[in-house]
Amino acid sequence: MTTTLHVAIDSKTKKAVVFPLVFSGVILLLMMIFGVVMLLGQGKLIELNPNMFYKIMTIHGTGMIGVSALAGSCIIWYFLKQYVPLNTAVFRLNVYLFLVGVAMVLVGIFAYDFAGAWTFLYPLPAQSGGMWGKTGAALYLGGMLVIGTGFLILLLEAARAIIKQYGSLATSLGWPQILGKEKGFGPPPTVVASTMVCIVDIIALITGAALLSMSLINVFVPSFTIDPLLAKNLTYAFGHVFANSIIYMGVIVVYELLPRYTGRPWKSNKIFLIAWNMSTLFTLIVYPHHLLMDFVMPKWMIVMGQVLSYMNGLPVLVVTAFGALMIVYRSGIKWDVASSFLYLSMFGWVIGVVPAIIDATIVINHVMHNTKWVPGHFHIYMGLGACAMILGFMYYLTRLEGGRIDNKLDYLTLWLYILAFLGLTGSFLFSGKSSAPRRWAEHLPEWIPADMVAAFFGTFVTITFLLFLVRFISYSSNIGSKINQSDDIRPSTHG
Ligand code: HEM
Ligand SMILES: [Cu+2]
Repeated sequence: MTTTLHVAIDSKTKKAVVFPLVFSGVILLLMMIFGVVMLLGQGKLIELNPNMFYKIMTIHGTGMIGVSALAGSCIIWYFLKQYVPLNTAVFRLNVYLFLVGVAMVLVGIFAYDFAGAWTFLYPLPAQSGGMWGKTGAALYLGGMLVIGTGFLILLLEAARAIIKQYGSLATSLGWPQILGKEKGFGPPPTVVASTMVCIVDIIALITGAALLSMSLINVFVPSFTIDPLLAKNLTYAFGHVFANSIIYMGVIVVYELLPRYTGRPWKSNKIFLIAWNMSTLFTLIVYPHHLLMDFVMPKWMIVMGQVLSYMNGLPVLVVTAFGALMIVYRSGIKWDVASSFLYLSMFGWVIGVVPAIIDATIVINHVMHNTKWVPGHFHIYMGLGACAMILGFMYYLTRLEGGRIDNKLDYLTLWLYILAFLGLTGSFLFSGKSSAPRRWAEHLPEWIPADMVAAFFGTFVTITFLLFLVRFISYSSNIGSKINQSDDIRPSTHG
């Protein structure tokens, strides 16, 4: 057998992902603590005044999506580097801009009281009803603009490198194979997925930058106004796509590592290519499912939002989950913590999508949309899907590149994490079913028991995550230095 678990890229690139991954891990942990604090407040277990609740909610939503995307960008960079030449300086620039942006956002929220949520829904930043001033709004919006610019530059570099290598983004999305002009398999799955992420995120980030700039002007020049419905459309065209793209960045680690663990290649066949093309288009146009309650929206957009939401991520999810099952089936794979996380992420992705599909149905959406059902679904998808991919990548890196050996505690924390996350999200869904609204600092007495249960499970999630992080950080400095590399977890019975 010729495959190896190691990824053939230079040690400079390997080293470059360490800091952003450590940083993402630390911020994820901090945001989890904030999540628990919100639940303790809603569950009346601590005294949390509403002003503080909304500040925490703003930083939790923004921070979680931001650092998951940062970790996702590490996954893209690490694996795409095998196929196209990428400039590491651009990768570093994104990390620096991210740090600057995060600092601005934190100061805007905690020193200048911005609490307008990650949606910064126009005209809220400028019209806070006295809750925060121009400085807070400007720091938050400006910080988001800096973060977005960093990601935009990073993905433009990735797109440039892909186009240089493959000729066009259509080729790297496998159009020649789909149209039957070329026989055989399309580009490697990593290239296909990266192309999709480049396309959808470059569009989303430019949309977001336009909206943030207009909002910033509006903060200082109130006579400069925009149509609020247009602004809401832009918000979700940016937010839906960017948040969704995290899982499409993360899934690259599944495409790259499961084949290495099983010794079976993951090829881009025609169905795989068609699925990625469909999800590219759908991801861009389904965002109106966030506007189903806005009766002034054109009806066709609402219908499109609903109908296509059923199919949004589905093509890629199906080919990926099915592909993962097939590649593992009777492969004689030797499981370790990293590969278990990658396998788990398929399961998290699948079960996270089910409540989302239910919610995307207009009649159900009218009842469910502003309830905790929604955080229930996306916490499954993010926590057991996207985060499991990120954790799988981290565990792989320290196992293969850092000399860490899986111990009993690693396995125990893996299982505790899964169970605790299911408990947490189960209580969110339950709250939603009992009509508890989302984004409310104060809960009625009948909603409180579920908040307490969620706070309990949330604490467990946070503790297990702390254990993962300690394991990652203690071995992270070895990554890229070619010591202690063990490559003995390939299947023993590969025929
Ligand atoms: C220990 C783990 C976590 C806990 C305890 C937690 C808790 C919470 C709570 C209580 C809310 C507010 C719900 C409400 O509207 O009443 C929330 C919202 C949210 N969470 Fe988490 N969360 C956790 C992990 C995550 C992860 C891993 C992500 C994504 C990677 C995430 C992303 C978000 C987002 C985007 C929101 C929406 C904020 C908004 O409505 O503006 N959370 N979370
Ligand atoms: Cu959406």
